[in-house]
Amino acid sequence: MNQTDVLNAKESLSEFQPADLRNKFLELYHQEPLVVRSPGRINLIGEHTDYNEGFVMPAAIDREILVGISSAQGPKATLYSVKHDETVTFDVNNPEKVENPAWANYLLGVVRQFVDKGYDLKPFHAIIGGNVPTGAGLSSSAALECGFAFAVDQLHGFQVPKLDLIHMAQWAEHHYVGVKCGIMDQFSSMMGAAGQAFVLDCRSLSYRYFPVDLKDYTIVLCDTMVKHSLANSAYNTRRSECEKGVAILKEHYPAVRSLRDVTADMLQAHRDEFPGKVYDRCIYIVAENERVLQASEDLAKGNLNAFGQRLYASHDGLSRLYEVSCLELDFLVDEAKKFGGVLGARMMGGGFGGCTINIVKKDRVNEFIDTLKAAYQHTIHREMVGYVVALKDGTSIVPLTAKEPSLL
Ligand code: GAF
Repeated sequence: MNQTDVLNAKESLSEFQPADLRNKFLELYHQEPLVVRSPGRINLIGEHTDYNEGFVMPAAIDREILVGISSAQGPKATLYSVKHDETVTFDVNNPEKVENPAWANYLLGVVRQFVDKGYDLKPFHAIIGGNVPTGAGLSSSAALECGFAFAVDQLHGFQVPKLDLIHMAQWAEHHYVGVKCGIMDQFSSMMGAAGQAFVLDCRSLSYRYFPVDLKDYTIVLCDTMVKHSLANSAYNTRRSECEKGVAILKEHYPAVRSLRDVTADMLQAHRDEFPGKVYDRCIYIVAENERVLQASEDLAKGNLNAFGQRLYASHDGLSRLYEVSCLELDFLVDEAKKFGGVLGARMMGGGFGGCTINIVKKDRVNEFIDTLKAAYQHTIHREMVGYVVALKDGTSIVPLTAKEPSLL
């Protein structure tokens, strides 16, 4: 357990609302801010497929990062984090990456993109807060990057298309944070739609929304409350293992650009050429891409049992072949399997901690959460946190009505 970073038991920001952000902004800067919300995301199925130009099935949720922003008079821009109660000051035309605090790099990377793309930025004050749990695999970082990119754009009136903002946010994650993530998280935060999930083709970036109708079932997240510290380095390693697999197959099939173009037969035919774990990584991705397309058909036909089984199969591949699960996640998926009212469960997001996603019978949700909590405490000796989530719209402005002046 010593490689585990234990997360704070509860996010102190869980009740943080737009009005709180506005009040903090008025207190610090005596100006009315523009407030933007940007949601975290879930992913029904399609894990680690995005950077392989494959398919994912995410949705934006009712946990949001909030950004307040207004113009500043002085020569410098400021960033303030409510969670860390910390301010960072920087030159808006030269947003250098910083050693500390780490949270600032998500934002400085976005500013760097505006500068590099030739936008004429003016100094501003920005405050960030919200209630997306960090380290839970709900993409708090993408929500932060997207909310901030959108806020900067709105303040200046640049009208940068959302798709460009998504890429700018992803660039910040690659170059200022150091995680070579795919496009899923930023895309979901920016493009989510209330009550809907979507299938995204991460090569063409074409997508199709669909209403999530799980009949008597609902989505429950179980947070392991751990994030193992190897998560970021292992993520980048998985990405390069997939690239290695592509390079091997390209020798035989020059049209192959990514694992998206690969079949199980192609892999099987050249199995001996794959070093170490590369074959296992590739076979998982090929199968997971297929599962997303089949899961989409299951949902269209209302075949929830088949859909649930694909979630279990996805977890099995992530755990045994892709090796991005961990003891805590495996434990929670096993417990979900044992519990009668669950159609499917799997780890969600990058892995090595964070949440499992579970499709649970609506009238058994409380019983489910209590049962898994107790089992987790008993065996893992930690608190598990359960979340029931609703699906929400992507990044947008929060309409704030200024309080009427009181006559009393
Ligand atoms: C993280 C990344 F940021 C995403 O791009 C995606 O690869 C995911 O892990 C795994 O599916 O959330």
